[in-house]
Amino acid sequence: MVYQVKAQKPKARAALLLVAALLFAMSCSKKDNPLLLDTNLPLGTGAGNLPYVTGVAPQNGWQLMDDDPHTAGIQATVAVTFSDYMDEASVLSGVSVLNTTTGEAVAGLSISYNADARKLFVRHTDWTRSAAYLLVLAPGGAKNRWNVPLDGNRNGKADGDPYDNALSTFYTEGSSPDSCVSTAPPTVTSITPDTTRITETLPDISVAFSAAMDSTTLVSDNFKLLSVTGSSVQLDRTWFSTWQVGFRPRSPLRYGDMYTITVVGAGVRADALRNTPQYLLLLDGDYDGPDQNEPDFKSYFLCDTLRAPTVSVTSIGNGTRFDFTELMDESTLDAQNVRTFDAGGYVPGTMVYSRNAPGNNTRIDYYFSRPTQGGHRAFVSRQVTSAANRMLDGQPSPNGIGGEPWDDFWGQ
Ligand SMILES: [Ca+2]
Ligand SMILES: [Ca+2]
Ligand SMILES: [Ca+2]
Ligand SMILES: [Ca+2]
Repeated sequence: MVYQVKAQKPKARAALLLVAALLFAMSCSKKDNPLLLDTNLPLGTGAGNLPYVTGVAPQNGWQLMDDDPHTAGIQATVAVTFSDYMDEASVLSGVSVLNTTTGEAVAGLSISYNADARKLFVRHTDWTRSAAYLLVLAPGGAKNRWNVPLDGNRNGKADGDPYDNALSTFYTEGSSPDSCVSTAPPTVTSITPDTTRITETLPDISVAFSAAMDSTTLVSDNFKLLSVTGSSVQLDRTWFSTWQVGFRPRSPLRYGDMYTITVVGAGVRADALRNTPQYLLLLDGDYDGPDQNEPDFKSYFLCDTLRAPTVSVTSIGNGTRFDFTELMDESTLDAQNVRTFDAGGYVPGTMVYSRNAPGNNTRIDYYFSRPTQGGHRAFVSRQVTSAANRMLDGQPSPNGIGGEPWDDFWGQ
């Protein structure tokens, strides 16, 4: 602010100086008042935090309401709130609105940013009726005051344009939510069989998606079945719908083998509304929003008639009882692989093996060699195997596959 004081009379000059002093005092008291946020400091734990959009009004997919009924046409403002204090010039430069019903960019927007409220306002005094819109905030434009770009897809990483565009849709009277384009890429919502053991050698394999898919891309070229040995099994498509597809192996699977199902991200595509951003048609293979190097989606299962052993523990006098669901290879049940701990650490013990568990399976009565204190924790390594040579499935909710990295058993 510049004050022209030279040509003023002494009285007017004194008044102006008083105003200037008051303004200065007000700016000081604003900073000194602990109830007012200091907008010169970043929110969160550090300036490196990526800013993001915390809310849009109207919400994604909702109607933009006319706020001036006395004037013909639709006058309305879209308000965007940020998590952090943004650089005003950059925010204003990154805003665009697409009329996705016509495919045309909306011209004549009046855009403003309220720094203290961390809010962006996008106003038009004549929104077209019967149209759906896509608001786009580009991270290349929208940066916070510490030059950190917008995290539009909220995955905590800077993914750049267009992947980190913050997107929101709305529609005007005469249109509907169904006309709003998707603002997220498709994901796999379920796959069968999924990280489990099956006994069929010609299983039905089905994959379901979060969005309607282009059925011409739901073909066997984009779905790979590989055995653990690396050999590929041809899949034949048995059925498909808008959201799902089913396959069956052309040749029988082998018992004892693990199989990986891969959905080729570069192959399958969403069947989206016209004017949906193209990068949102590709599969989000790792569930962290769209990014440039999207991995293929992968899942696996085991084809086997033999069950992986699981174990449970109970307390006995001065010891712990381990009951396995299978007959075990006792040579693997050594003092390395079967242990008990208490508040003082490892509790050595004497192991007594028997086949008295239900189903004539292996039981170990583990008698402590020293007095114990507090509760016990029992441990069985995933390296232990059944007599049929299947590794332990020791995770809290066993999935039928033994020997996975999380299959060490820990019990109370
Ligand atoms: Ca109006
Ligand atoms: Ca991101
Ligand atoms: Ca991703
Ligand atoms: Ca497991």
